[in-house]
Amino acid sequence: MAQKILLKNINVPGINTFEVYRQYGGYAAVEKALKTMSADDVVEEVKKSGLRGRGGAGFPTGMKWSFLAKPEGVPRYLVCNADESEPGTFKDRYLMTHTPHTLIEGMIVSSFALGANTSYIYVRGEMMPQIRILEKAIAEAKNAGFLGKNILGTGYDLEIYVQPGGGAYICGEETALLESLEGKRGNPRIKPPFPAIAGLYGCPTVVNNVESIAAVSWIVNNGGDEYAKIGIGRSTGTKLISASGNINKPGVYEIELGLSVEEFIYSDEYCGGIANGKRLKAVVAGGSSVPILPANLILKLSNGQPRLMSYESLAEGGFATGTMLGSGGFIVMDEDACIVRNTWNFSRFYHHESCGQCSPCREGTGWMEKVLHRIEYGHGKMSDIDLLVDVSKKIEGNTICPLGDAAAWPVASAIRHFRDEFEWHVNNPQAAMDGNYGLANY
Ligand code: L3W
Ligand code: SF4
Repeated sequence: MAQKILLKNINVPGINTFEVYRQYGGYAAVEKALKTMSADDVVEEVKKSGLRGRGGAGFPTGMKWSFLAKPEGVPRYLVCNADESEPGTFKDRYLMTHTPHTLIEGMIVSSFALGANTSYIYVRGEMMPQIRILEKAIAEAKNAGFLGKNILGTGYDLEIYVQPGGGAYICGEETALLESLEGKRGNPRIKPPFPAIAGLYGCPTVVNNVESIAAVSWIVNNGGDEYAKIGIGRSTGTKLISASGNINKPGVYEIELGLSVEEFIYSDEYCGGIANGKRLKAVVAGGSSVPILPANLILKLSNGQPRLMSYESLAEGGFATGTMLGSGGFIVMDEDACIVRNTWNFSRFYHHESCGQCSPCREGTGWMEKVLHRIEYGHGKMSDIDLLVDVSKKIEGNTICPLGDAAAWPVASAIRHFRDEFEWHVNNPQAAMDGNYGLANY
């Protein structure tokens, strides 16, 4: 059985309450950090752990913390990004629902490490049940002396506030999130400056994903070196994977990084294989923002070795034959899935969610959606396929925030790996309209 860190006690009845969480060793990291460690000691352990940001970019958490500016007399903030809206990604919601104190404990220890006395959890606005769950957990922790003034008599003060999100995917981009938290429209800011220098209200701010913050308590309890022993290479620790699509056991799984993709898809401990005895066709491994890969490339590297669930192995081969771990939203498609339809669906999402600030994203996402729609519905031309590639290239790298790239990559990769299916749609318009997805090609 693989090592579990975040979901270890997930099935314990009542683990969502302070009392039971505490009985199972909860809040020991707060006691240890506040009573026996300095803030810098905690940062050092997180650096040693090799923990990387779990929201999608995989930036080293300890390094981000050490970039935090500390001007005299200026407040610093920790902001937890719980605006989970990436298609295929539902692991933060799962964690907050079932073990909210894991996040609150991580927030306290992380806020202490950063010298923050006010911290925020920005939760996707649609997640009202989770907002209430977190507010209850905060009240319980405060009642027990783990939040508020002079926590555990150590002289450290901290308040945590839960902020409902603005109802847009773009508010999960860290600078849009900060704008929204300040009460403005969630438009991304140009970086630099990074939030670590000028973040919330212009003050130094660390923005971390739910899962990253939740991992910090274990690191404090067991040491960064122990965490770094789990996983593989620079992909240390465990990762929550949201598994969905045509599999027997969709759900949220905690894996040790380095597990083979094949084992993740086919073993009964995880996805349990492809549903209804079908064959695997394609996987989007890191939420809808990363390149799609066909079965042969997601299972094996070009040298024939198994591809692993790690930042490096999933990216092996660059975008020609690889993809990204991203947020760990693992979407599995079987032999009957229509790649054109799925790509159009992703494009609709990005067009709808583009904030409209930069023209390549605002216009380009609309173009891609329209062109994909006409190919899917039997009105496409052969030249439309290269037009899509051209538009995706004009968006990639030319926008303020990563949403532009996120919209371009799925389209470009779908054509790179499944061009025959796009051509089939153009050549067989009536069959495409009838929903016959060209299975003969497979
Ligand atoms: C200080 C520097 N800080 C970088 C910080 C930066 C940020 C982090 C990573 O995008 C990805 C995106 C989505 N000084 C710094 C520095 N930082 N250099 O490091 O930064 P960056 O720009 O690489 O990425 P990002 O803007 O955080 C996130 C992808 O994730 N994604 C989407 C996920 C969506 C969810 C959700 O719905 N909750 O997770 C999926 O793959 O496309 O590429 O903090 O400030 N010199
Ligand atoms: Fe807005 Fe898209 Fe530009 Fe991001 S890339 S700032 S979402 S228009």
